[in-house]
Amino acid sequence: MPLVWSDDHVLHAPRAEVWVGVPTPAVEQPARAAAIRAELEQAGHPLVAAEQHRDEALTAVHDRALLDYLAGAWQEWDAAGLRADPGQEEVVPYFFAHAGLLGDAAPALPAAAWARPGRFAFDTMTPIGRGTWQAARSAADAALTAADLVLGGAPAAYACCRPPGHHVTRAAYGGSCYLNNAAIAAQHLLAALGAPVALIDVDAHHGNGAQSIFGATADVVTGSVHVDPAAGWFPHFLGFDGADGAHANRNVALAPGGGDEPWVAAVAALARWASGHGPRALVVALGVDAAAGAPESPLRVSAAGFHAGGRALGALRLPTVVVQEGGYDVAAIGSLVRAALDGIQEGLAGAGRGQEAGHG
Ligand code: SP5
Ligand code: ZN
Repeated sequence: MPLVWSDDHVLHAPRAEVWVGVPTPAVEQPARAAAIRAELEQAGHPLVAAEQHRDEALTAVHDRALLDYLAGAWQEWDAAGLRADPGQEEVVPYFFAHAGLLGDAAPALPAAAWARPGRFAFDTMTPIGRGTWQAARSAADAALTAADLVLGGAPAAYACCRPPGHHVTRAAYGGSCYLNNAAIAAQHLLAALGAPVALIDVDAHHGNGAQSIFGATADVVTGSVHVDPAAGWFPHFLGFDGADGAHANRNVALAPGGGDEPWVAAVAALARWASGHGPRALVVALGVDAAAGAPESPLRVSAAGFHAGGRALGALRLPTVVVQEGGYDVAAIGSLVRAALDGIQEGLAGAGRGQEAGHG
């Protein structure tokens, strides 16, 4: 399947993510995408350049205020002299437009460059550097280009998006994400094909962004399998087992340490559930941070697990856009993505019909 790519991802190379007030080395690095590309090119997936799309594809999913802020955040930080004093190279919030602070008041856009990120960011782990906006924009363009390929008749297309996107809501960014690439692709498919579109998120963390963006309607049916936030995992405040009150949403929150069997079964269950809504297309938010070797992943899924999960998704036999999300074990990330894509292709081709997880 085509591998949609932009060189601009390298423009985002965050230095530090601030965790519990302590700057720690940022893990969402350019080497991740390079490793994926190397593995997929070797496997014969043809490279396709991401094409720039109009702003309307972004404003269909995100508030204009968020987009305007992200586009200018680094320049205003730089102009305010914050790189010299206090010596912070990247845009990092310190004060947040918390719902409990504001009550019914509409959040203002603060005057100070050091206050403005707290209007839009929900964590301190998602820094904005000089090239972050251009990279984030290129990742959204990659997802849109993959959607265009599928709309043009390709059975499936993979967008090697960096930075990732699935934690971003309509108006707030975080979780190493700036634009919700998968949601943008789903909205693009929805506009072209009509409702519903299915979006299934298999990243190790809850796909809170799509749930929030599409939660009020059944136009995009959203499912996510991830480690249980109640066991102490990001995004902590939502993603618990069940539906979080959203209209056409289902979350499967797994206990840490389960390995392939419960994870593959959950992916297959989400696929069957989404299929029941009669979707016209599928977006897969493919994080591979559920892998056994991933730093900080507790789910311990193997390459065989990603392959089997991919097969269950491919077995829906829908036009399929695959969007890269997390995955931080650079030594393994390429082979894990390759395994998932192989599985999706086999499912789409009907190889081994009747043996998909949950049917065999
Ligand atoms: C796209 C994606 O996979 N985002 C994941 C964001 C989750 N970040 C988790 C933060 C947990 C912090 N653990 C300490 C890290 C010290 N560097
Ligand atoms: Zn993740």
